[in-house]
This record gives sequence, structure tokens and C-alpha cells, in this order.
Amino acid sequence: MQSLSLFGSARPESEDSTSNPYFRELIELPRAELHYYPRFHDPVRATELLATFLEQTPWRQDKIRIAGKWMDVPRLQAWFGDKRSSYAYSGINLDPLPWTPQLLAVKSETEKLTGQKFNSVLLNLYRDGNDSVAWHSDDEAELGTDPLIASLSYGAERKLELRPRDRSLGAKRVMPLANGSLLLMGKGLQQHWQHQLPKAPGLSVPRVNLTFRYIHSMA
Ligand SMILES: O=C(O)CCC(=O)C(=O)O
Ligand SMILES: [Mn+2]
Repeated sequence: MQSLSLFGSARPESEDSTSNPYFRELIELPRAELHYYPRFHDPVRATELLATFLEQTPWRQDKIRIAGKWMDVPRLQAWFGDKRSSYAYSGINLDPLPWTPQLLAVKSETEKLTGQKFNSVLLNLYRDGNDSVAWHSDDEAELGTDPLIASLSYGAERKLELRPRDRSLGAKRVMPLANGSLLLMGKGLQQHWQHQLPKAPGLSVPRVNLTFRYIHSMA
């Protein structure tokens, strides 16, 4: 089993996943630490937070340059964080918006669980099943060599796919991410694995994803 030292302040694993926010599942992946907390938020709170994020976020349509052409990314985004945590993501420069009370509350709960500090969060809005994120690793220099990234899901359940960079490490994995869940992407994951959120044909319900990150100042 992988070392759990990154997750030092989490409470002991419990058999009860129905209401315990600290219940976690270890996802067995070669060379990577990945934990899933299906009930980090209870469904009522998760749905309230979803409504707040949908209504109060200044969503932006960012563009990405692919083969010399500027295209809309297939989702809306917003970036919040401490003043000095600006971030370049696939050629998009994101200056952080100031923290909202709701984001600060979720950040503090996530920090308590992980024992790690975060100074920024990327919000993704997948308006429906046509929105997606392509295969990538979150391995930008600003994130440091082996980042811990906390990924929270609100709204429609969507499937995150993971594949090893070295195909001999195994097949693609598919992880449904539930409303109110937390996926903790730990040691080795960005280095050895890629992830994507494919389109979900026919889905008309939105999903909001938060990824808490720690941005190291590049100055
Ligand atoms: O929406 C998700 O679950 C994944 C988002 C993601 O991988 C990212 O923003 O880097
Ligand atoms: Mn990612």
C-alpha cells in the first residue's frame, strides 16, 4: 500500500460511508496516491454550495491555442486566490479573484482534512454534457514538483478518467465523481498519470468542480 503520510490529519478510516465526511477510499494506482471521499459534504450542503457557485461566480470563457488557432475551452472557468497566486494554465493567464466566504469555508475544511495549506482554487463549470476537459496533468512549474491537489465536485455526477503516462503501468481507470465528493490527488499522480473529463452525451445538468492548489511564487 502507498504511504499515507501526506494525509496526516485525516481521521482514521471508517467503515461507514453514508454520513462520515472523513470516510475515504484508497484508489490503488501504481506510483500514485489517490484518495476519494464520497461524502465530504452532505448532499444538502453540496447542493446549496452548487447554487451559490452557479449564481455568484463571474464565469469566464477562456480560449486556448491549438495548432495555431484560438478556440474556446469547452467549459467556463474562474480563478480565486491570495493576491500573489496568479497562474498560467495552457497559455491562459489567470489573475486571482478575491476569496468569497463560501470558498474560504470550503478551503478551510479541505485544509483541516489534508493538513496542507492552499492559496488558490480553479473553478470549472461544465454547463452540460458537451463540456469537458482534455487529457492533461497538472504539472505546471508554479505547482511545485509533486503537488497535492484537492478536487471537489458539485452537481451532476461526471466520470473522471485516468491513464498512466507509461502505458505498461496498466489500463485506463474511470472514476465517477459524486455531488459533494472530494478527490485528493497526491504524490506521483501528476508525474505518472494524466486525467480527463470526457463529454457526457445527453446530460443536461451542470457540474461545478473546484481544485484547490498551492501556487509557489515564481518571482
Ligand atoms: O473537473 C474535474 O473533475 C477535473 C478538472 C481538472 O482536471 C482541472 O481543472 O485541472
Ligand atoms: Mn487537472
